[in-house]
Amino acid sequence: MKLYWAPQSRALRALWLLEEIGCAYQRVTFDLRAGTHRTPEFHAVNPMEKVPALQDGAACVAESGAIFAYLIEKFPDAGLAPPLGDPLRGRFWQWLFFASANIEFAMVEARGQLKLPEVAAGWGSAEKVFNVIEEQLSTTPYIVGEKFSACDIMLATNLHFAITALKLFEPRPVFDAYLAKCRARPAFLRAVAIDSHGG
Ligand SMILES: N[C@@H](CCC(=O)N[C@@H](CS)C(=O)NCC(=O)O)C(=O)O
Repeated sequence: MKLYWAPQSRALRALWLLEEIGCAYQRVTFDLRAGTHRTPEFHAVNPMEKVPALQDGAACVAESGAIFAYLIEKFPDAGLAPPLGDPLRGRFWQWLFFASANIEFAMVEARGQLKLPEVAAGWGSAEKVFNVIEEQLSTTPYIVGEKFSACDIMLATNLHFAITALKLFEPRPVFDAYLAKCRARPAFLRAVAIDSHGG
């Protein structure tokens, strides 16, 4: 399995997920500024020419959420999603899609580049998105309940970029405590070590 990725990018979440799963994978590293990803070979893997993207034999999958769904299905024993038949499975998919459907737009809104009436905006408003996340994390230790899941990887990396790296939102104590818990995971520390030395 090959992960196409680049340091300090959204690919961190796929890297972290693969480290949590503990499966064998190979990294293909791009330099996005230098444009090393703009090749016909990578275009065939992801026509958007964006990372992360995954190649698993003849299968190619791009879009972070889709990569997560693919890996969760391939490695059910990794314990990173509620099992089939568990009622929490519904909430699991909800929070996974929440990231690309709502958080991404909330971040664009916070940068002042997007404003729609709340009733027409699919994500409501940036304030609402972050309030809803805070409400859930004030109720359960992890976003899908009592147990860490792949949705926490998606959410923690989003909160990290939105609050810590890009400073688009004010820190909130609930997010700080949640991020500290997620960042203490050995798989996260391995992913960050790979990310920071660029390999
Ligand atoms: N919707 C994609 C977004 C991925 C994305 O925007 N990746 C950026 C890096 S953070 C990228 O590859 N940019 C390179 C480019 O567009 O040339 C996902 O969630 O996976």
